[in-house]
Amino acid sequence: MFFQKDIETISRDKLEELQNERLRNLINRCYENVPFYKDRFDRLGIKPEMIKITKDLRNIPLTTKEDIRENYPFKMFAVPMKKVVRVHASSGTTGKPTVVGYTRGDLDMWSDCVARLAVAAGATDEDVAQISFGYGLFTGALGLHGGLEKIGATIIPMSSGNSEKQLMIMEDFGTTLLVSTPSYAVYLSEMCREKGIRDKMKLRLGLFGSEGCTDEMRNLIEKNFGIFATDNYGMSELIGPGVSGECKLRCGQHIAEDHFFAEIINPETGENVPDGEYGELVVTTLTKEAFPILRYRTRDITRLIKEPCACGRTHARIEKIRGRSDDMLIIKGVNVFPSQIESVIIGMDYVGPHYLLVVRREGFMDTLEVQLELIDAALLERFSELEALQKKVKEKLRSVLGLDAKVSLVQPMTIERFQGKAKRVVDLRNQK
Ligand code: DLL
Repeated sequence: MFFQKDIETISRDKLEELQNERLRNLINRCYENVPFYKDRFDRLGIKPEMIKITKDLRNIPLTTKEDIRENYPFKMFAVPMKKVVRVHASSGTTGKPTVVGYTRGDLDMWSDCVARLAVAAGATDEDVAQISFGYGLFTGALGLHGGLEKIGATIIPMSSGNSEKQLMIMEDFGTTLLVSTPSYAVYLSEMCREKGIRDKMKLRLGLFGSEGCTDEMRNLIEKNFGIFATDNYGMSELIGPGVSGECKLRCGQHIAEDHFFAEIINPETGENVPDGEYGELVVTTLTKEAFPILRYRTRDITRLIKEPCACGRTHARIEKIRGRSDDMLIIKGVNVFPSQIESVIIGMDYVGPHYLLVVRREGFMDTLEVQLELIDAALLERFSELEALQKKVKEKLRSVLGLDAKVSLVQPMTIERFQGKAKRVVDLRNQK
């Protein structure tokens, strides 16, 4: 089943033609309406007419998250604010989020892209979709909401949290489709199994994304819930969910290539890698109006698969995201930067500036342990003070990260020191 069959099965030649045409229009829009791009092009002597086809994109610099941050909040928008009908944002290192905007046209394109991946996974207008992503500035909930509404599914805008209620609603409202992070789906599915209420539910499909999901994790969710689930990728800077999603064959995620042009680069050199090789995904938004972006460094590591898919879709696929090339951690779907944690710790009484973050996968849930060094070992003997300190750090971390972390206070001088770049993160999640 397709949502927009003509475009989803378009021949590669026609698709390339369409991409080139859209690219030329995009380059002009960026040059004329976004001072950031105009300055950059002028400085490098790049004229818009020099970028005619997608291959020419290699001649222009990459855009980074820092570029967006420096233009906080709206300076990279290409339309007047009165044309912007929605903003979203994602968390950032400095406490200032990365802000993205949408015109009416953008929202329409966005919901088309999400509708495509929902239909590709098997969703229909008969589905009752429980959206258990957090509603708000995060793109996940409203993104899936728009796409599923477009195909005529019944939406339950549940938001995340309150798991008992999630299960109650699932049972009482006859939810057939669950939208969430895979880690939250694992949690809910385990609860469902423990309560023995699966038989009272109609759940059949899961649309997951926003963080990586191993095959083992997906198998567990599918087994516990008795559903079929797909993996879906996107990021707020590009649109949100809808950039790519798996079809029923689950052999990579089809990119909405009529709207997003994908390249893979070597993250060290910035050069394009040969077709099929792993590297960092770089995306140009071909049609976005409010916040177009040229060659955005996603920092996500994957590879492109251009061979035709047996499902009939001709759009290239990306393989499951392998990891990130920068230090941003995604814990339970929340973006966490070590520097955010540093900002909490530095300046606090009793603890020094040395810390270590240990990320683990316990069962199928991500956990974060923050190890902090005490300035004075004597505190280790004074339990009530130690406990109060631990609680204080925990609360501060929760308010900055929106996430619960385990706080371990360790002896002075026990955390490794570095002369060069510090390695503050030990990510044990992908270790067997
Ligand atoms: O997570 C958008 C989204 C929402 C996608 C819901 C799918 C479903 P951000 O909060 O900006 O946007 O985070 C983007 O999350 O660069 C990846 O590192 C990671 N990510 C998103 N989807 C996947 C996935 C949304 N399916 C960052 N697999 C991206 C692995 C993913 N990582």
